[in-house]
Parts: sequence; structure tokens; C-alpha cells
Amino acid sequence: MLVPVSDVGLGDRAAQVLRRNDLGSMTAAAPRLYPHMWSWDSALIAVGLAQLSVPRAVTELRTLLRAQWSTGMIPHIVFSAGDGYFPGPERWGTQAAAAAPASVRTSGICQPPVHAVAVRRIVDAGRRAGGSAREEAEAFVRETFGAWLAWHRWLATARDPDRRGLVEIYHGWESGMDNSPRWDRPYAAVVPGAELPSFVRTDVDHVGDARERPTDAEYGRYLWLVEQLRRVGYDDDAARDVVGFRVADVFTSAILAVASEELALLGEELGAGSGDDVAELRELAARFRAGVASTVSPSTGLARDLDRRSGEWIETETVAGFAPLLCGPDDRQRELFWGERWCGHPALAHPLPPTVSPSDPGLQPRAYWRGPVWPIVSWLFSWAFARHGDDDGAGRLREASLRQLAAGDFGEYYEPFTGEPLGSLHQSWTAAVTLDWLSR
Ligand code: 9WN
Repeated sequence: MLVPVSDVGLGDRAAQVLRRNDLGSMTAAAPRLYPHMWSWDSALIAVGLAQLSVPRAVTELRTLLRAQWSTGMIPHIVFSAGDGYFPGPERWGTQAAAAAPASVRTSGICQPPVHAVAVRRIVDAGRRAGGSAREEAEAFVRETFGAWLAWHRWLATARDPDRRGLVEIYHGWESGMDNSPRWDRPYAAVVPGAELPSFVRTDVDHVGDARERPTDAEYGRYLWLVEQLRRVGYDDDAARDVVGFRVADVFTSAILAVASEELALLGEELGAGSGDDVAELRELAARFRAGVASTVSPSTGLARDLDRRSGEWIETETVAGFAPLLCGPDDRQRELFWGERWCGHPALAHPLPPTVSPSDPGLQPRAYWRGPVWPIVSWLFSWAFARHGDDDGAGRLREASLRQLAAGDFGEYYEPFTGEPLGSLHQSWTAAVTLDWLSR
């Protein structure tokens, strides 16, 4: 589809954000707040870069893969040479971890596996451009298929030891939705020990209002979990026994299901990996899709996380409840998604999914993952809707998101009732998904 004239300036501004945040072979997640590479950000950033330069998009993911651990885990932060983010590499202490790479500084936990989705978008962009862009994109899949497969395998074994089809996370940061109310109950059981080393936060210096970020009490818990994992050298088996937070994350599980399907398709199309590898990915996709379906609450119709330590379902009304819609069409969920408790709520500035239901009195409109609209979440749903043939749903999310983004601030998140950009401005992945939407 041709880009409407009024959107041309927006695309230029989005490209400029990615250029300014470019550190050479990686893109900072945001100019000041996040001066390093984040795993799921880098995948979505590559989706946007693919619209500007396929080789640069490939470079982004190559940099990320250089940080892959020998277990297959892709770490959630790859540190650049710059500093200014806490916790930095010293606090993570991953150099002592047997599985960590020797020459790259990383964190010791992971983030949602959206990478195969990005690889697919790079291949699509390469095929549209043709010539060397196409060759480079396809060669990249053949070269890196084994690395992505190892990543999915690690999630399916180390993080789903009972084969429930649900990925366990050991830290709210692993979900990418750090202080979502989904994690309030499990975090209530995390009590930082007296031996937690003291800390000074830097994140609150980079946002207009500290209330847009997690609280100090939340940070104490985040750092306590890092401390527990660091003490066991981030060993997968030991971590499972010592860590104070173990939750089966339904949104990450849905991403693993759909990303495994994409990877299987890419493997098949491009003759990457063996027939067994492709079959294994299809099995993973089926297992995690079934795992996600098994969590749906009969009363609300929303998917739920499971606290593995207490054995309790987590019944919060958050956007993660729509995990089944990432996996495939679902009439009941689709109705809920567009209905009055969600995107159809009359008070919303734009018909887009906030992180918490606008009908929930607990929604905090400016507080990070406790209410604001995150453009990358809207993008994931619009991508999934298009993938499953729901062009109408994909188009509605695209139109509303481009209206939300029209001022060109590329906020990290947006106030759901006023549309004000919040958190960091010039956030790379927000600019990147804007470019992808403009290309459609
Ligand atoms: C911790 C980089 C990351 C995103 C996460 C978002 C936020 C980090 C933080 O920023 O998390 O990983 O310091 O708050 O929650 O989804 O990947 O943009």
C-alpha cells in the first residue's frame, strides 16, 4: 500500500530516531534511559531497520547473537561500551557464569522470543527489495537458523521442565512487562535479604516524572532476584531451586508458539536446518499453543499466568490475557478485545489496548506497565492479526496507532485517556514499529 502523503514526515522522523540511537552495530533502546541493546527491543528495532536497510537490520541481529550463551539463552541486555544504566555489567556479574560469552558483557536473564518474527520481516523486506538485499536476508536465515533453534530449545527445556507448554520466568524483567500488576502477588513473596548490596538508581533521572517508573520497593525486589541468580552463577538447574520468583508467563509462551511456527516455515522455505529441526519447531509451536489455551479463565475468557511457587492462577485483567489472539484467531477473545472493557472503552484517546483494562479501577494511567498503551504491544497484535488473516483487525490497530504516533515523539508508552507520550521519548522500538506500519 502507498504511504499517505501526510505520513511521509513521520517516516523520516522515525528513521532519524533510529539513526541517532545507532551505536554502530547495535541500536540503543533509547537515547539516555537505555543506552544499551535489549533483546526484544533489538528484534523489533530490526523490523524497522529492515524498511531502511536490510544489511543494517541483519547486523543488529548478528550483534545480538554474538551475545548468545552456550546454553542457547539470548540475554536480555547486551551492554555497549557506554554506561549510565543501572544495574550495569558489574552488578550482574555474569563474567563468572560458565555459560556466558567471554568477550561480550551481558545480563543473566532473558526476554520474550520475538526474534523469529523479526527474521521473517527482514526476509519479507529483502524479497520486496530484491537483488542483494534478498540474498543477504535469505543467507542470514540459513546461517543463523541453528542459533535461533537453540534459543527456542532452551526455552522449551530449561524453562518448561514439566513440558506444560508454558515458559517459566524468574524475574518480571524477563516478561518485558516489568511492573505489570500480573506480578504483584508473586513479587509480594520476594523479600530482599539484609545482604542485598546497596544501590543507586539512574532510571528516574531520565523521565519527566519518577511516578512513570517502578517504585524503589519494586527495585529492591528486582535486585534481590538478580542477587539470587548471580550467586548460583546463573546455572539453569540451580536457579530454579533458589529463585524467589517463578511464574509461567502466558504472553511469552504465546510468543514462543507463534515464533516457533515462523521459524519452522522459514526453515522449510529456505532449506535451513533438517526436516527433524522443522518438525521439532512445529511440535514446540503446538505444545505452547496448547499451553496458552489451557490457561484461559472460563469466567473472564482471558488467559492467565500461573505462579509456580504458590500454585495459584494470576487473575489480573491485563493485556497479556489476550495471549491466545497472538497464537491464532479466537472469536471470543476478538470480541473482548474490541469490546467496551478494552479497545472499545469510550474514554480511551485511541482504540488501542492499554496494559490494564480501562474498566479496572486499579489502572494507573501514567505508571509504566500498569495502564499506559505501549505501541510495541499494539504492533505485536496487529502483526499477529495480519498473519492470521484478520486484515480488518490489523488495519484498525495500524490506523489508530499511526494517529497516536502522529506527533512524532516516539514515546516509550502513552497515557491511554489523553494520548500523552510518557517514559522515554525517541524510543527506538516505537520508531521502528512506526516504520513497519508505514510500509504496509
Ligand atoms: C529492564 C528497554 C526495556 C524493555 C522492557 C521495559 C524496560 C528495563 C528497565 O525497558 O525494561 O529490562 O530498566 O525498565 O520494561 O520491556 O525491553 O526498552
